[in-house]
Amino acid sequence: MNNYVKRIILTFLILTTTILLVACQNGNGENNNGNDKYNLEPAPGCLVPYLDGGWVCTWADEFKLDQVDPFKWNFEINDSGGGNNELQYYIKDNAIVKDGILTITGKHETFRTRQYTSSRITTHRKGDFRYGRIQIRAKNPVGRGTWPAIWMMPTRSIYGGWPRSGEIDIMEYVGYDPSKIHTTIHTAKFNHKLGTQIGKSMTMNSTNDFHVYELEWNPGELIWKVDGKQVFNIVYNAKLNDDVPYWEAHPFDQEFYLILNLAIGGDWGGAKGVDNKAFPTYFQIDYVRYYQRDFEKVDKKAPTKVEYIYKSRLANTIHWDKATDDYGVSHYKILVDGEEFGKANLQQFTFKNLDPGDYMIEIIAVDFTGKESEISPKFQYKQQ
Ligand SMILES: [Ca+2]
Ligand SMILES: [Ca+2]
Repeated sequence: MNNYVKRIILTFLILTTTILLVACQNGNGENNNGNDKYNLEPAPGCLVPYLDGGWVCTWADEFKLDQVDPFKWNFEINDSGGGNNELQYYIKDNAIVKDGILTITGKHETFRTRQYTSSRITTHRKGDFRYGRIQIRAKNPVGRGTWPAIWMMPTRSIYGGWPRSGEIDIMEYVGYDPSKIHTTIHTAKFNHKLGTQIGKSMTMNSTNDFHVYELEWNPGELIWKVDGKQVFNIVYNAKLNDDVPYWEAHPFDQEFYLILNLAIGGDWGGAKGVDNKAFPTYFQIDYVRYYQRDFEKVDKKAPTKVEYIYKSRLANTIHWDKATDDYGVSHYKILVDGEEFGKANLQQFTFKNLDPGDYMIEIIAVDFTGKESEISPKFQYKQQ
């Protein structure tokens, strides 16, 4: 082979490789939305690695070590009262792992500034979750003045400080009202400071035995389950909430981390005082398991098309009816005069950086495998 032919072949090979690489990158770029992952592998040690429906356990703590796993949990050590005038000093010593169980002990003892000690641990930046199912098997403590919680806070708070970036309470309990548990969300529009928080209280005995508390979290939807049975759900409704940007009503499209704590006293837990004879008292957790859906394995159909688009009460904003899909809509593409203009996680979009004037808007729904709906009917839109 002469040098000229070699050079042509080499040039051809380099070109082909470059085209292939670019094509692969484009494919990944379109399929990957946020932290969604594909071809999921179960987390090491998760005792139930798969659930029906394509769910894979990608983060878990079965509490098999002889200490709180420092690769999974952070301790929050403080006497700051959790923003609720709670009475405990959170320290490390009160969280013990033994025989497969994490026990957080509330104690009546003097420690520096406080008369009670307890522990509070979080998965912040060690387990950050967006969509999926999180299951926690736990047993509540007994005693007036106890206030244990299994809850989630935003990893990055991109919509602002509490409650603007949201809070999800998977399970709360106050010891003076031991026949109930509570599930709640707090957002800018719906929070307890305004008296508008959304939640549900359920009658059940949560202190006699362990129960599985679960949050199933899909785009625009939160479902709470106890022992596998749905007890409550919240669906974001773009039509009802078009007086605010979607994140003020439902900021649950970002990563959240898990918090386990046992508060003593405080505005709610201490509303009927604290019974010092109740201590020590124990909040026990058998496991935490987080499941993500392996969409590539189960999702077969593209979303239905968006049929109706509306002008919102908010300036320069539209909303639309939710598309449906066999396994869920990841996001929507917004087209302006036939060109892709932006992306929305929920069914609302505010046009910024668009000159005043008339435009033709169309929307495409995209599922978690990147399959796209047909294009919606055209919507005539005027930017102010
Ligand atoms: Ca366990
Ligand atoms: Ca689908």
